[in-house]
Parts: sequence; C-alpha cells; structure tokens
Amino acid sequence: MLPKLLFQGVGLPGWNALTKKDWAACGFEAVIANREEYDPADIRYFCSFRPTPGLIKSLPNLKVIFSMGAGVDGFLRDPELPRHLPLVRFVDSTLIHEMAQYVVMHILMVHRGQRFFDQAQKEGQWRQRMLERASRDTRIGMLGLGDIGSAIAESLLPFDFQLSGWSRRRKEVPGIKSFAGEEELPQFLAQCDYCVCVLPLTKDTQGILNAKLFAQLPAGAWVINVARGGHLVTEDLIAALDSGHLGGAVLDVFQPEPLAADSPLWHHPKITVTPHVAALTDLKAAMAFLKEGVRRAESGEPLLHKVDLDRGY
Ligand code: NDP
Ligand code: OXD
Repeated sequence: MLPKLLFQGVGLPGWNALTKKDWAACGFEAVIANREEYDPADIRYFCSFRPTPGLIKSLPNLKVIFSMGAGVDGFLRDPELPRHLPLVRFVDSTLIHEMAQYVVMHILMVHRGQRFFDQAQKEGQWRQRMLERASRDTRIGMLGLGDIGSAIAESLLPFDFQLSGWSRRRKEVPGIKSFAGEEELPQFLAQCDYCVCVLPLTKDTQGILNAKLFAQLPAGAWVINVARGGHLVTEDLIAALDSGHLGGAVLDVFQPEPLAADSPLWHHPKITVTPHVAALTDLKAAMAFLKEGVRRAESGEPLLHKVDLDRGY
C-alpha cells in the first residue's frame, strides 16, 4: 500500500488534470484536502504553499512537510506548526532561472531606458538617447545571496555591472562583492543603484524595505522586490518615490495577495506591479520534487533542503 500525501491549496496550472495514477507513479497516494475525505491518522506526508493554521497539527502520524514554494513563511506563520517534523522547501532550477530572468529583464528595461523608447514609438517619434549611465558604472545589489539571489547576480555578470550581495554569512562568489551581517548593511546599501530584495520573510527581515533603508540608497536608486510583500513598508516606498529620492520600483509580491483593488501601488507612475509571477512553481518539477522527497523519507535517506525552523528559512 502506498503512503498517503495530503495536498492543501496547491492550485498549480495543470494540477486538476492529474489522476491518482499520475501520483501513484510518484510513490504515494494523493489526497486533496477540502475535496476528499480522509482519516488524519493515515496521512504520512503533507504538501502546501500556505496551509490553514492548525491543519498540520491535526495529522498525528505525519513524517515530512513539503513546501511547494521556495519561501516557507506561509508555514511558519502557523503557531501550531509541529516543530519536531522536517519541513522541506522547493529548490528547483527552473524556478531559480525564471527568477533570474524576471530581475534581469526589469533591470535591463530600466537601464536601457526602454520606457522612453516605448513612449517615443507611441508618438511616432524618432528620438535617440544615450544611456544615463554605462553598465560598468552601475551598481546592482542583492539583499539575500542564497539560491536565488546568487543566481540572479550570476546572470547579470556578462553585462559588466558592478555586482554585490548582502547575506548573514560572507560568500565567495566570483565577480560578486559580498557584504555580511547588520553591520555591513549601510555600506552595502550606499552602493546600490538597484537594490533587489530576495530575502526570506523572517522576524529579522519583516519590514526591512522601509524609510531608513531607502534613505541609505543613492539618489535615483531603484528597488525591486521579488521576495515577499511583508518585506515592504508601502507608505515608506511611496514617500521615497514621491520625494524624488528613489527612481522607481518593481514589485512582484504584496501583503496581502491579491493586491487590494484600491492600493495606491497599482497606479503609481514610478511603480511596476506584477501579480507574484516572477517564478511560478512548475508542475513537472513539483512532481519530481515530491517523488524524490517521499523516496528519501521512505528509504531513510537524508532529506534535501530542510528548513532551519529557528532561523526561519
Ligand atoms: P535562500 O534560503 O537560499 O537564501 C536566503 C538568503 O537570504 C541567504 O543568502 C541568507 O543569508 C539571506 N538572509 C536571510 N536572513 C537574513 C538576514 N537576517 N540578514 C541578512 N541576510 C539574510 O532562499 P532563496 O534564495 O531560495 O529564496 C529567497 C526568497 O525568494 C524566498 O524566501 C521567497 O520569499 C522568495 N521567492 C519569491 C518568488 C516569486 O515568484 N516572487 C519565487 C521564489 C522565491 P545566508 O546565506 O548567510 O544564510
Ligand atoms: C516561492 C514563491 O516561494 O513562489 O516559491 O513565491
């Protein structure tokens, strides 16, 4: 008999077309919460992105919790999360590449002045313009130099930008200057013409994109947030944009999501909004991730990408 895996709220595109047979090929019997009846005592594995608080605790024989996202803040907000169980997060090359594509695309659009040329085209005008700054003089910093932050920085390497990253521990990444810890944050920020947030949302990083941080960025800097909406203090961003200190912002993530219809972020002239699509979990990759995770758990092999619950990521 296959072990049972309970899914909650994992509405990936193509998800509904999967059959019990497809899941059995991954080594488990899939049970869909809120759609199928189940005995909580039968559930060995659990998978979600943002589970209902208390649900995981109701599964007495659970072995492993799988996160369908790279970020696990949706799990850690549950005060009843059983802390003795392993929480495994989704680390996937397709997702990492898509995150890098998103950030590279937006930085190049701004750097190359594409909005100016779009407007000129709309007006039928042949308007040439030099770049405001050569790439060799343009400084791009990653707040967070983990799996995604370092991949983004590495993707930017061929363009001759000055690249850096900030993390808790110092990193050795060729071509990318490493800043570490609270004490080096001001130095890091002072040299970011683009500041890209790719931090996990934890008690230490909640609200980190605030007035104090913006004030430490060079005049005209851009802020790109692809991490979590909880990192951003919205009013502080709007004030820093309206004062002219910041050049613009690209936001993919919000608190709450979907972004409220009356949010001022939607129509601000210096803000680009996308609906949490920098990278969406790929269904095939998700299936491979669960198959491998369940295989390891069943065979007693060590699990990969286990979250440190005390650290929060
Ligand atoms: P990782 O855990 O691999 O990396 C996190 C990085 O943040 C590490 O470099 C870590 O430092 C650093 N960090 C954490 N806390 C602090 C702190 N207090 N001070 C300084 N640095 C800190 O995460 P990923 O790169 O895989 O993912 C990052 C986030 O991206 C996710 O948590 C998620 O929120 C978001 N995301 C968004 C998506 C989207 O579609 N918009 C898609 C996927 C992810 P150190 O290396 O020293 O530990
Ligand atoms: C993730 C996300 O954390 O999609 O993977 O935001």
